[in-house]
Amino acid sequence: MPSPVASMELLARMRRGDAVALGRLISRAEAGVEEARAALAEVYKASGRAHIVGITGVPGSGKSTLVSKLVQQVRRDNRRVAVIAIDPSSPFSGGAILGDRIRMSELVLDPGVFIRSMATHGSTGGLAHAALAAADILDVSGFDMIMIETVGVGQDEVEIARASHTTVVVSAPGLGDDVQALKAGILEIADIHVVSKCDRPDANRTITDLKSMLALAASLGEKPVWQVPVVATSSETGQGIGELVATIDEHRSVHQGHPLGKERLRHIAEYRALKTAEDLLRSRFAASRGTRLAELVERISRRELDPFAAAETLLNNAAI
Ligand SMILES: Nc1nc2c(ncn2[C@@H]2O[C@H](COP(=O)(O)OP(=O)(O)OP(=O)(O)O)[C@@H](O)[C@H]2O)c(=O)[nH]1
Ligand SMILES: [Mg+2]
Repeated sequence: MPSPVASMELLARMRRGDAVALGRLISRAEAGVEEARAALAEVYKASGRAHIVGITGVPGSGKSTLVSKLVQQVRRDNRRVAVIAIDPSSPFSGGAILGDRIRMSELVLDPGVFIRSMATHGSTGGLAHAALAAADILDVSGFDMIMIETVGVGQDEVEIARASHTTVVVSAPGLGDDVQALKAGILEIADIHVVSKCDRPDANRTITDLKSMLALAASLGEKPVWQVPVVATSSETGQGIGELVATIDEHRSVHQGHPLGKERLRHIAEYRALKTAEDLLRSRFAASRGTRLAELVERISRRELDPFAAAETLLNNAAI
């Protein structure tokens, strides 16, 4: 069998515009391949130009459909745009991935567009690490805007959206009476709120509820640099899509000219360092805890040993 191409070589090819090399490097980042680490370190240092946009919201709120419309809109001004869709379904069932792919398929022939699904399960290097490393790679490869679509339900997915320069939270009519974002705990992470499916007659109610919720929250604090807007969109009629892209761009330019923008970048850097450390710790622990675990389990279940003392022993013996 021929030896695999070194990741550094893939990086060099990618920089010359090779789309196959780009895809392969992302796969290595996703799998947490040790050999790729030096290439990814180089990628990170060369990145920082692209606009990373997190798009989150409860399941079925219309995120994927919206993202495909946004991609078309961004392409109109000739910007290159990539999408990383974090898919919560098992890679084996594949239903949601397939559905998203079909919706996106009209875009995949355009070399200025890159679309990739990542499954929540089976990511050994840590999901957040994989998604954000993929964003770095796409950034260095020359994509101007990178959208990361996550379902705002799990902690990891919410955090990934939060690690973006601009976070968009999508709500939709017809998914229950409550303000969904509030219920899911993602109301306050939004830089921009979207109410999607505004072609539906019940959309006004969702918009009003969301606006009054935001007005209430705003009345409690001091006047912010960025007032979180609510943009109403419809992927059916195209309403609000242009406005949303303009608002996403505006959010970036307001932050780039303000100390808050720098602070946000520091927050993202801190999140990435801590999250990666956590992932490393977990995988090193998983690799080294093995031998004594069975014996300790036996003693805990006989109540000769308490779980805390067992944990201390495991940690002391692990090579972390
Ligand atoms: N009427 C109407 N329906 C829409 C619109 N956008 C999406 N939908 C429908 O809403 C459903 C969910 O859309 P998706 O784009 O898959 O939503 P999602 O948030 O990506 O869903 P998950 O990835 O499963 O969380 C689909 O049946 C879409 O056809 C819209 O603008 N108007
Ligand atoms: Mg989706």
